[in-house]
Amino acid sequence: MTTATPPVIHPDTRRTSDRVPPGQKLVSGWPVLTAGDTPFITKKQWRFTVGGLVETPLEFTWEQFLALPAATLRCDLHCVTTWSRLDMTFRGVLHTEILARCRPKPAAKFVMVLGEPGYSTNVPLADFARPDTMFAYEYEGGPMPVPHGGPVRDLIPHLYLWKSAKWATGVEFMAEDRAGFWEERGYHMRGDPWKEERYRDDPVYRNRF
Ligand SMILES: Nc1nc2c(c(=O)[nH]1)N[C@H]1C(S)=C(S)[C@@H](COP(=O)(O)O)O[C@H]1N2
Ligand SMILES: [Mo]
Repeated sequence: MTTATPPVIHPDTRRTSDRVPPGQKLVSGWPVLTAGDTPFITKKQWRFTVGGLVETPLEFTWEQFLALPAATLRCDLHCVTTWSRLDMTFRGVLHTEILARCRPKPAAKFVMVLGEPGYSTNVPLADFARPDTMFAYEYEGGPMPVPHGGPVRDLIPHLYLWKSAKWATGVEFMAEDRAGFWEERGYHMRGDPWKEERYRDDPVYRNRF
């Protein structure tokens, strides 16, 4: 039997206009943005690994992952390509559940979230550890659609959406920040939509966009 945790729902009662970060436009659909091909991963093949600077490295099969306490998250998504979508409902495993089981070492300050095929994105541990972040396997009551990262995708909704790895396969805890897939190509190391942290402002990247 699995222990039920209270759903984490964050109904946002602010006016719609106060929920749209600067430079963003509301959309009603959910655009798909993928660099490269969409991987099709069966639940049998699927594995999720947690490693790097942790006391207890973890590996989950699909059944083991589903047996973890689940929560519901209602959130807004903000993509650096300027679309935002409000009030989306997901279900999955909160990052806090993973953190409680792997126990990051004190030296861990950043994570690299990994996704197929060869995707990665770096996030400060403080952002990854927020209670409103999760590895999600359901969207609006159904399985996570494959183009959106099913079977399991990451969700860090308070940062731009490229920080949310689709087809998530694991997370690595690190002492130092290291650039992931898009960050190597000039996207911001943190990516806060409210500060419009879209691109790195180091001189080598400044003129690329
Ligand atoms: N594995 C993987 N994850 C990924 C991407 C990708 O190409 N591969 N694209 C990122 C980018 S740039 C964005 S904007 C969002 C898009 O998510 P969506 O297609 O569900 O809207 O996924 C992010 N996660
Ligand atoms: Mo993106």
